[in-house]
Amino acid sequence: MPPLKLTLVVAVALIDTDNRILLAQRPEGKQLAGLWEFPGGKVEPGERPEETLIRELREELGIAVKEPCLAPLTFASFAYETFHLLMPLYVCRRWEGFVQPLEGQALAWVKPQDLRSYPMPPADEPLIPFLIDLVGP
Ligand code: 9L3
Ligand code: MG
Repeated sequence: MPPLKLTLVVAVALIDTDNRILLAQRPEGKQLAGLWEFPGGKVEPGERPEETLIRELREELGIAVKEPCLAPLTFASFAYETFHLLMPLYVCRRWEGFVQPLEGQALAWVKPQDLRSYPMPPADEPLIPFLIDLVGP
């Protein structure tokens, strides 16, 4: 088998003042459509991962995040059929503006203990226990 190309994607757990975590549903037409994920996206050439997240959060959710408000928590490492995904997960409790579904995606604020009821991409699922450890159930 040829080696799988390593793809770097960054994701974030936005946590509100009630300790709920934001999930976004992947839109129709995209790969993994309908599954609920931690928001984020591919790191583009020349970007630092933190810059990617700040850009994605502005484009997809209309919020402004400052780099010091992004704290690394853990990462996902998952072999898809055609590439290997490496995905750092940041947590963020502080942002400016209101979260809006700017790309028509459904959004849900979810208690950590309820994250398991949302069908997720396989890469995202193993991240749940880290969030329960961090914020409690
Ligand atoms: N992905 C998985 N979980 C996530 C994110 C943000 C992304 N929480 C996967 C889905 C795609 C790839 O990473 O296979 C690139 O994401 P996108 O650019 O299609 O959103
Ligand atoms: Mg994205």
